[in-house]
Parts: sequence; structure tokens; C-alpha cells
Amino acid sequence: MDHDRSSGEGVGPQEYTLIKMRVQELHGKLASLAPKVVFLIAATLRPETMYGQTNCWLGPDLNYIAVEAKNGNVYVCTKRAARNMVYQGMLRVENKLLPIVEMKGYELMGTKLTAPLTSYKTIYTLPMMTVKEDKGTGVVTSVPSDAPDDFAALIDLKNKPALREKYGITEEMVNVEPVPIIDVPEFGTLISAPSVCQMMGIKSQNDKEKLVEAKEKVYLRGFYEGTLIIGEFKGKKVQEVKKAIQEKLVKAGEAELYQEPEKQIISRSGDECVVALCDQWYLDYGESEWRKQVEQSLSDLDTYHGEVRRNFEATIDWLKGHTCARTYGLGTRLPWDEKWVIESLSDSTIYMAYYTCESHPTQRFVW
Ligand code: A2H
Repeated sequence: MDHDRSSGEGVGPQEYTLIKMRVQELHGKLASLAPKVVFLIAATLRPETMYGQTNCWLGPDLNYIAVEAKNGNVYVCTKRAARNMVYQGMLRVENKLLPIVEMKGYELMGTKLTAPLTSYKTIYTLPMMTVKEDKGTGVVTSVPSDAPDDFAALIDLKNKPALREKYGITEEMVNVEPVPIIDVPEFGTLISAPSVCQMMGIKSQNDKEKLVEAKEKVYLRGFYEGTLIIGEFKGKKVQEVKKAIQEKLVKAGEAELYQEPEKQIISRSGDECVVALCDQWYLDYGESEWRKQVEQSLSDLDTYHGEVRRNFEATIDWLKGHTCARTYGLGTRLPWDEKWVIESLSDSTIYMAYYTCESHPTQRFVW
């Protein structure tokens, strides 16, 4: 909770779609994992762009680990991401991080992968200097048609043989082109990221300031005005199909949903916080029969001012499941599940209801 944090007050969870990219041949540090099926898992906010994947980015100097997933497969990502997964029911062992293999990004360069939805049968892991260890899984899927960062990093590798050599990358591995997947009216038939990068004179991933501007232009238009021009949702607006494509990938076992704090949160005991999937009791404020009665009562009520009525209506509309219990602190034990203590604000909201059936107010303290 907020008051248990020494930094990161008010920071909420961020959901990512994790794209499962299957390692085709297990070499080097991954060889010991055979015969298990191993995936690099890329965190994306744009699952609808997966038709345009051309490669996968890893930070060459970042640390990666392999962990066993719930389904018996192996996932490769940063330790930080795996620590979040451990508490979200995604890994075989829960509540404890057990890395099977540890490696540096450069040890995984040039790995052949099979990724969902893209028309490239094989895509390769390549180095990108701006991959952050403290965001997502540290594995980034590359869609150079619609992400200026991806386009800039790809042209760097195409243009700089010394950079390729340093990481054992061959020309064949970078012999990919951006795939047109989203039509944005303003860009006509041009592909968004390459044309904006070209217009702005971006030649490398080192053009950081220009890239920030390019991203603003491409992302907003791509998301709000874009139409898919490939795949089963061809002709549909990006905004409308994002969720459907995400669900389709998850159903097919090609992606998983994952959450992490949207910014770093440090607890008062000095630990980095994670997003955990926990059991929780809710007050069901959204229950439709009760809601109808409340709406009826409100319509009979003189609120004196329209603003007050609108505020009530907005709140009734918005309130659904409200978390109401925790495992520590002062408060009343939940009568039917005694390891929980009713959170004090919820308690003061619901105890009045007991006056209607129980005349003694101290009843509140002993239920
Ligand atoms: B997105 P936010 Cl086509 N380091 O996926 C650097 N970048 C990372 C990362 C890391 N550790 N983890 C994820 N990302 C990228 C596709 C895409 C993305 C497109 C367009 C926009 C876009 C293909 N790359 O993101 O800081 C991933 O790239 C624009 C925001 O959490 C991920 O989604 O907002 C995005 O950054 C997450 O960034």
C-alpha cells in the first residue's frame, strides 16, 4: 500500500503482452536446457504490430536468466522481470526465484527464433544499446515499420560492419526490411517509422533527441488513426483490434499477460516492490440488483444541485469491485475468513448497514 512505500507513492501496475519467441536451436549457455522448449519473452505495449516483427533486441551488456515456466517451458528474461512473474502464477515455482542459467545479452546474439504473426520464418536476436534492464523483460521485439527506435537500431547494424562483427552478427541476420502493416492517412503509402526517421534525418540510435520527437509523431498517429493492412483484422482500426489480437495470441499460447510497477517502487524495508497476483475480498458495489435500487433511491432524492446528482451517478457507475481486506494492521477480522482484517475505510462504509439488523453498535467490534 502507499504508506508502506519509501518511494513510488501512487505508482500503479503496467500491463505488457509478453510475446513468446521460440529458440529454434539451443546453443552455448542454452544448450544445457535441452530437451526443454525455450522462449525469449518480449514485452510489448503494441501486440497488434506483431505482424511486422523483423528481429528481436537484447541489451548486449544486460544480465539475463532462464527460469522454468508453469507449463514446463523455459523463459529467458531479466531477473527483475522473473521476480515479478514469480508472484503472478507464471512460473513453476511460486514465491521464490530459481534461475536455471544466467547469461549476458552478448552471449545470446544471433539466436534463431520463431515468433508469432510475423511473415519472417526465422528472426534473429540482435544488439540494441538502449534496451533497459528496469523495464519489461529486457527482451524487445523489433517492429521497424512502426517504432523509430527499432528502425534506427536496425539501420545502425546494416550500416556498421564493425558493430556487427563485435557481436558476431552476419549480414544475413540483418537482411530484413520493415513490413508495411499499418496505414496512417497522413503518411499515405509510406511506412511510418522509416519515413519519419528519413524526414528528420535520423541515421542512428544515437540520435536520441530526434528519436523522442519521431516517436511522438509515429505512435500517436499509428494508434489513433492507423488501420491494419495485414492479417485477419485487415481493414480494422488499430484501436478496435488491439485487445482482440492480444486475446488471440494468449489463447493460442503465443503470449502471456504480465504486469510490473509502472515506475520503481521501494518499500520502507528497502526492497524493490513487485506486482503480485493475490487473493482478495471485494465489496461488490457493482451488483446489478442493488445498483438498480440505489439508482432508484437516487432518482427519488432531492440533491438540490445537479452537480451533486451527476457526482453520485458517476460514482455509482464507476464503483464495481472494491478491495476491502488486508492481512495486517488494526481492524476487525473478516467473520468468514479470519486471516483477513477489514481495511478501515471499508469498515466505516459498511458497518452502518448492520444498524438495520443489529441494534447494538458495539456489535461492529465483535463480529
Ligand atoms: B513496443 P514503455 Cl511497434 N527497453 O513494442 C527499451 N524499450 C523497451 C523495453 C526495454 N527494456 N521493453 C519494452 N520496450 C519497448 C513494439 C512497439 C512498441 C511499437 C511501437 C511502440 C512501442 C515493437 N518494439 O512502444 O516505456 C517496447 O516497444 C511505445 C511506447 O513501457 C514496448 O512496446 O511505454 C515499449 O518499449 C514499452 O515502453
